[in-house]
Parts: sequence; structure tokens; C-alpha cells
Amino acid sequence: MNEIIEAIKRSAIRIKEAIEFDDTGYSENINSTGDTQLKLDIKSDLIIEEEFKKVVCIKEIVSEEKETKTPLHAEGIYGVGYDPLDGSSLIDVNLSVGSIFGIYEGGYAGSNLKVAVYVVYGPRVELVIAQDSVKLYRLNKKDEFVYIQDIVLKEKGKLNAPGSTQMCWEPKHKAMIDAIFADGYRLRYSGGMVPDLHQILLKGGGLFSYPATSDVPKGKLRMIFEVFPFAFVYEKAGGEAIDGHNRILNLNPSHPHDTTPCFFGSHAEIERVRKCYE
Ligand code: FDP
Repeated sequence: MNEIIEAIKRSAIRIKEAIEFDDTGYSENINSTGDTQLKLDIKSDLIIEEEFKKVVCIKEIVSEEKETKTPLHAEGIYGVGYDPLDGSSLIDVNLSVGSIFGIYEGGYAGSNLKVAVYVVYGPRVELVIAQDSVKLYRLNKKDEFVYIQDIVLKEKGKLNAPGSTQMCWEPKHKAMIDAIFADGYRLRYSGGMVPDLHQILLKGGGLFSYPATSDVPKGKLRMIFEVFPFAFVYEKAGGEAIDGHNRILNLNPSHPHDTTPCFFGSHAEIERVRKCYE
């Protein structure tokens, strides 16, 4: 497992350099979700694949940027699902973006997730590893990730990050979001799930939601690459992640790119979601 984490660190340092200095333009390619890929999406995906190829315990990888799984080492035991550069369309306006990794053993169900890792490329580069606990590291001048602190959510937070297009929300969802704001929560939403979820984790708690809507009835965010890893992080930090009804980590996708509605937060906010959706 340590070898996988070291490969993620090497990838993060290379992706950080690409974000800082490479062309931010679009390529000619369209990925399996239908998004036109940025040159940086393709480069980040290649960097990660190159680094993971050196790690023999990885059996296969599945990237948000590719339609199908890529076998790596027949003797390997882990499958890694990853989003190489989440929120990449925010790079041209110089907002934070991230990479997300889920390390699975025995298939890509939420219950098979062993470790989740994400990297935030912001004013600083930070790495978060969730195993038994959730640990925050920061890149120093010598290209080392230095331990900063454990991340633990409070019982109730103050931030609200409501995703998707409001005109497509169900009335009950709108009523819940309005009620949360009426209770004094502050809006924090950049449009990049990595920095938005990271902010809630570091500021002690709150709610991030990406619900089922009239335009995306099964939600937008992908289980294997985005939702399961963050559900794992939130649970290990003492919070919760549900799809409105069920625990996210009990879900089992039938296709690598399956999506789900999702709600991440501390206990108090997730309890509100349960009451709204029950
Ligand atoms: P993006 O499409 O820009 O890559 O992964 C999808 C994602 O970003 C998340 O990072 C983000 O939370 C979400 O989409 C934002 O979607 P909305 O603009 O629909 O709220």
C-alpha cells in the first residue's frame, strides 16, 4: 500500500508542475462522460498511469478519463480508481483543483475501498490520506509531503456547499437548502469538489450536496473516482456520506462511470438530509 501512496506523491509533484506551466487549452478528445478533455487532463492521466505502472501490487487501474479498466500487473491485488484532475475547467480562472484516488481490493464496490487519497493543488499543494484516520500533509520546498495534522469533523458545521443547477432541484431539496441558510450557514462553493470538500473538512464541518436533479436524475458525480473516496474520507474523519437514503459505501456500481446523488457532511447536517429525503 505504501508503494501506491509514494506513486501518488510522485504523480502529484509532476501534475503540480504541469498545472503551473503547461498550456491550459482543450485537446481534440472527448472523454467517456462527454466532456472535451483539456490537454492537462490527458497529461495528468498519463503521469499517473506511468507512476502506477511501476507499482507491482496494482492489478489494474480505472481512470475517469478512460472508458474501460487498464490491466497492469497480473500478480497485483489492488484496483485503483482515480480522477486525475478533477475540476480542471477551473484552472484557466486560477482556482484550486485536485486529484482523487480510491484503492480497492476485490472490485470497485464502496465496501471494497481500503484507502482513499486526494491531492489539492491550490496556493499550496496538500495531500490527504484516509486509512484508519485522516491525515493532512503539505508539500515543502524539498518536494516532501510533511505531516500537518489529523482531520476530524465536528458534530455540526457552519458551511453549505450546494451543487448543481438550482432551477433543476426538487422542491424538497430547495426547501432543505433554504432552511440550512436560514439557520446561519455560509455559502462556500467553488465548483471543484476537491477544494469544496476539503474546506468543509478543515473548517470543522458543514454540508456538500450534489443531489438528483431534473437534468441529472442519477446525480453528476462518479462513484468509483469521486464519491466513494470522499465518502471514505468523511466517515474516517467522523462524518457521514449518504445518497439521500443509503450509506454511500454500501453502493455497488455496475459500470465504471456510474454516478450517484451524494451528500457529505458532519452528523447534524446529514441528519437533516435524511429527514428531507425519507
Ligand atoms: P467538473 O465538472 O468541473 O470537473 O467532477 C465534476 C465537478 O467538476 C466537481 O468537481 C464539482 O463539484 C462539480 O462537477 C460541479 O458541478 P456543478 O457546476 O454542476 O455544480
